[in-house]
Amino acid sequence: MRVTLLFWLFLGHFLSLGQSTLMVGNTLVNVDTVITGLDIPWEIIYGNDGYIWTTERKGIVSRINPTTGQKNVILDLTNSVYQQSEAGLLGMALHPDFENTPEVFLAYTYGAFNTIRERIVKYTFNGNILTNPVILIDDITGNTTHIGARFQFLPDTTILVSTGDAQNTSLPQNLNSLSGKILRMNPDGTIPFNNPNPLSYVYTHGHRNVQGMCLAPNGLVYISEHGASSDDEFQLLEPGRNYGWPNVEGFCNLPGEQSFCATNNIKEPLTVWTPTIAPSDVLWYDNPNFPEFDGKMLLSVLKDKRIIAITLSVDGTQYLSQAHYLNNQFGRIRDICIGPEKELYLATNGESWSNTNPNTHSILRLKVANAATLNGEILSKVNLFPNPTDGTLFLSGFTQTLKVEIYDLAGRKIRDIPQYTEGSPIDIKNLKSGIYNVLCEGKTQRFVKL
Ligand SMILES: [Ca+2]
Repeated sequence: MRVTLLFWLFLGHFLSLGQSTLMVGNTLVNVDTVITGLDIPWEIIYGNDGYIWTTERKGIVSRINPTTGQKNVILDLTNSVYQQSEAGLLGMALHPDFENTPEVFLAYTYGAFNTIRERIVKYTFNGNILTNPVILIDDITGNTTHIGARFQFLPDTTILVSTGDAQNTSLPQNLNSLSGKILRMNPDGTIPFNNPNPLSYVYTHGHRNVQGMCLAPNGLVYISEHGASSDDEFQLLEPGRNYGWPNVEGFCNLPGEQSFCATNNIKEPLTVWTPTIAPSDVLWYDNPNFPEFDGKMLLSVLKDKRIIAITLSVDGTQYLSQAHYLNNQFGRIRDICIGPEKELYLATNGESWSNTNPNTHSILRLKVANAATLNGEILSKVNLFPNPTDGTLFLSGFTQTLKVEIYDLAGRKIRDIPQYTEGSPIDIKNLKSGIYNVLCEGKTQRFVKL
């Protein structure tokens, strides 16, 4: 009996650390553990340097090698950070031009005069560690929960950061408080001249606790927000708008809410979840080899322990539907980032909000399995070139003749080549400009016709 138990414990340990596969909808995905033994990894970012930049809530910033799993601590703030409950070192952002401007932005809580405050600070990466801290915004009212702290850079190199209501419901509607807001600043900490109020960091207000924020390729910013006992929200961000809390929860559907909404420039959510699910990261994903996630907005979910894939309208302004994946597979999922081959990394946060098993959390990698085989040989990659193209397309990377099909984005087949030989030209001069899918050996790739 004991031997059997040990066997299963060992097997479970092996499976948790080794590579395995699982089906996400109809897509076969390889799963492996990049690193384990972390303590509440809150933010993970796949840097242009090929490392996964990670914050742990207790106050650690590290660069993790995604191949070896080696973790190099580049900043230890455990003596500066106030870490209790949900508070601690939370969000992080890297400057968009990191090669020339190696700046790292952090949001964390600290103690001052027996109160909990929140700070936005910028460090410089010197190639080894983070140095030269510059406090950008200080003394924001904080608490043990409801702290926000998710960053997003905008194309004009201004930076958004969320703050929570700090358990004080009078703050989100008070434009003189920086709590319960999304703030916008320049990377040097100054207020952008074109903020809704050029004298204020406040970009939007009426927030309870925004923990997900994403600039999508369509130029729109989406956020996720924690409701109280109802109405977790998925929202479209518009500058100067009021997101309602605490006067409005979810949609403007109750009589008291409707009168408030009519006079307070309220932006209603795109969709809500009741009872609450605790959504965290929001991320746009694009990968035609992963149809369940392709062209979707992904949400990592803490309490309900899953990934939600949201389908939006073509113009991005309407919620259409959602699908749930990885249900209870990996515990609470805090954050997501994407690697150069469109592989997904998930930061897991254990099974309980109260972190009953610290230092057991992981970064997992999910990568579409290459199921296509040819004469028993794995067909690793079919290359399309040139891409974009002005009229002739070539495929390479194989020796046999292949069946090749070209589809437009509406799914209409516009070319069918039953016997394609490597390197032969495909004339597409008569196609309209736009994006097309090429299906070959069960894999889809995209090209752009100029
Ligand atoms: Ca409501």
